[in-house]
Amino acid sequence: MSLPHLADPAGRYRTMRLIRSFEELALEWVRSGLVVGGTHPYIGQEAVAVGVCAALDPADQLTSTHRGHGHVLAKGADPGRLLAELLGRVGGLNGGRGGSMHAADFSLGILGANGIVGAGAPIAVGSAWAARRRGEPTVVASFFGDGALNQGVLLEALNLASIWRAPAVFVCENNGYATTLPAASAVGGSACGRAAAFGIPAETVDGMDVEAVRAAAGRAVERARAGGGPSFLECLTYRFEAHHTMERRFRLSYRTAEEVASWRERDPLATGLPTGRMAEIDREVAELLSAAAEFALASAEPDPATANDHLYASGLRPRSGAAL
Ligand SMILES: Cc1ncc(C[n+]2csc(CCOP(=O)(O)OP(=O)(O)O)c2C)c(N)n1
Repeated sequence: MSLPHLADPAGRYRTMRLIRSFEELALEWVRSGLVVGGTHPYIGQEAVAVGVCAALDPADQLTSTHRGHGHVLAKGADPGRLLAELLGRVGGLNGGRGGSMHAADFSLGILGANGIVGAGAPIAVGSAWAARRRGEPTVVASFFGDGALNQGVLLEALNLASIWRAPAVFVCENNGYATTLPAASAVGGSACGRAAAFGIPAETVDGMDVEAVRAAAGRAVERARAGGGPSFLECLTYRFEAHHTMERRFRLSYRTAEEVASWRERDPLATGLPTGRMAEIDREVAELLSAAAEFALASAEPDPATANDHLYASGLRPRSGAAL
């Protein structure tokens, strides 16, 4: 059974709108100082998270990136708890300990956003392999950017996924830049070529079109579920905002205004749903988000006495005599 909230075009639009509005609110909260440390906005890339998650079942899993809010919300995380996580409050998805870049919800198969570029891929392969060994039908989607294509750990993960026939779907969100470095000047060969080298089927898809992403992801998930092993999707997309909310301070100019404007014209939220229906959904999302914000703002700051909690997995104890 696919994720119920992404089962039809209206649900996919609603979730993209939720991600967009969530990100706009997060930007506001960063600028007003409510969120400390900034965030990496996902605005512009919504069709990738939603398209891929629309091909997943509730029990399937994902690993995410430093730009993770979209993936986490698309899989079904509670927006109020994610906002509380950004604020570092106890009501957060992870009790306020993970923050924007390390939000996780294992109950929904969200194995974690990740501040280390490329680091989600081996986690995804390990989890996919474990599921296969246990005879479970779980598929794991692993999101990463074009910047991760040159990380050794990603290549190792592709190799292991291939030889183990792990039910993993590698999703490269090629937004054209790793921070300010254009992919064109950093990626030797091609994204799909990385996968082909390990015998993994790969395809490039329009990452601004949620239905195209969903169709391609559907083929990959079906293949993984049927025991056919991993697949690789390169989704061509664009981030409309800065790499990070601190970027504007540095007055970086690595993209022309024309380039940003031309991608904005291909906004993934222009789905073709009737305008009235979209307006109705927009109102629903605005209400949902305002309740989410209220929940997050009302959530308490953690007690400083608990600062050392959650440092170790429960049940793990240092060997007697070993220094911590
Ligand atoms: C291993 C590692 N190297 C460098 C960084 C610093 N860093 C954070 S985001 C980023 C760019 C990542 O680009 P990409 O993978 O294309 O993702 P995007 O930001 O475009 O979504 C870099 C270099 C990091 N977090 N981890």
